[in-house]
Amino acid sequence: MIQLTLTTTIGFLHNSWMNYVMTMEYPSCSTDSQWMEHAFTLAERGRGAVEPNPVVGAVVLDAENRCVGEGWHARFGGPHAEVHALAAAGERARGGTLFVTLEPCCHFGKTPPCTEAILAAGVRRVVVALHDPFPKVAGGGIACLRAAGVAVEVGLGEATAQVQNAPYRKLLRDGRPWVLAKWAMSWDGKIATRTGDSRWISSPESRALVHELRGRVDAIIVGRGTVHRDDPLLTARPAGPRVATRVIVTASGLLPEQCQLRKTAREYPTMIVTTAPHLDHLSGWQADGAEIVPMRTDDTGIAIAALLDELGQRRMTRVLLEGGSQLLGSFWDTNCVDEAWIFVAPRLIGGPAPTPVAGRGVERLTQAIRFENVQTQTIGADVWIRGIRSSLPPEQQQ
Ligand code: AOF
Ligand code: ZN
Repeated sequence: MIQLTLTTTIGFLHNSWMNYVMTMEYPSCSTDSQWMEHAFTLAERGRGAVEPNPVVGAVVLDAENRCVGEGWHARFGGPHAEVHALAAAGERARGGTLFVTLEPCCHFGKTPPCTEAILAAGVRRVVVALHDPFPKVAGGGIACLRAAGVAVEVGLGEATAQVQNAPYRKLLRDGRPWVLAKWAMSWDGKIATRTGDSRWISSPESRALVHELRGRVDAIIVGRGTVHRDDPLLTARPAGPRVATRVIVTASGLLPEQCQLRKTAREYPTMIVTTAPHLDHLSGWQADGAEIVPMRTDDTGIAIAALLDELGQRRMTRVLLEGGSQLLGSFWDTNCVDEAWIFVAPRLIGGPAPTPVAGRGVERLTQAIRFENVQTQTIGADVWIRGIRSSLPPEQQQ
């Protein structure tokens, strides 16, 4: 009897302590939009670890609208966001609400359908930000929950959800990865001095952020000129959740015989994209561990569209374009840049020094494609600017 009372008391104390910890751990928001915002933040934790899957976040509220569980899709092949969040909530999910950034799946993939877990948990209401375009889901998850009597609301935070999973959506839609172009430049828009000195334009804080990004993308792409000029290693330091393939684009097949990329071609995946007549130039690289991939050309050099098709076939979801200006120009001229990250450093270089994007360019300002979703932030001494290329034709952009 005493034993039982003691156990019950300890159980009670344990439960209240757990509740205390839980209230400390989970945020308290007052609106549906704030809960969805929190789910978007959770989803980001999977970036770089889940691709080619989408990043997804989920929050569970109990019947009194207190947060009792949260989760995110944390690794490719692992449980989905809803499953983690519902497991954390346990019985407290019954009669509650689930916020999820993407339509719950209704198919058996590497894991069982999330719709089954939601129905088993007894959730009364599900708020979804975005339809899942994956053909095996595509509205089926929402229909399944509604058919079982769950109140499903779709579209809260849809614009944010579209941007958050733009790479996933692009790979599904076009079979090509999302291209993020990044450069650092001085206040007068130069990426090096007139003698080619480029180390370093941006601050250590900006460079650390780029390493963080490198550890979450499928490929890092550079042109031949960058290999000659900078002798880059193109790895993430420290390593992130993903090891990017280093892609070197050289239509002429010319590359230095000695360089860091070649020395490390067995340690980090290295792919050289060239044209069929120049494959022979690269036999030494191949012997040292690089993969040589022939590609067709167009009037800009290597056909960028064909390169992106190749990377998409490998199910690469997001790739980082690090330059130089010739390659960036080719990507830009062929409308193949989706997003740009620019670090503007408070230095003035002057003179006939290179700018970030060469290529053909446009003749008139009305033809210049604009960026949307523009965000700016200071980082170290620099300003970090991000934006997504408008999908509208120039005449419809404001
Ligand atoms: C969800 N919640 O957190 C995610 C979903 O390969 P699998 O089995 O992991 O399934 C991948 C597909 O599941 C992916 O293409 C997308 O349709 C969906 N991802 N769905 O309900 C999640 N990550
Ligand atoms: Zn699922």
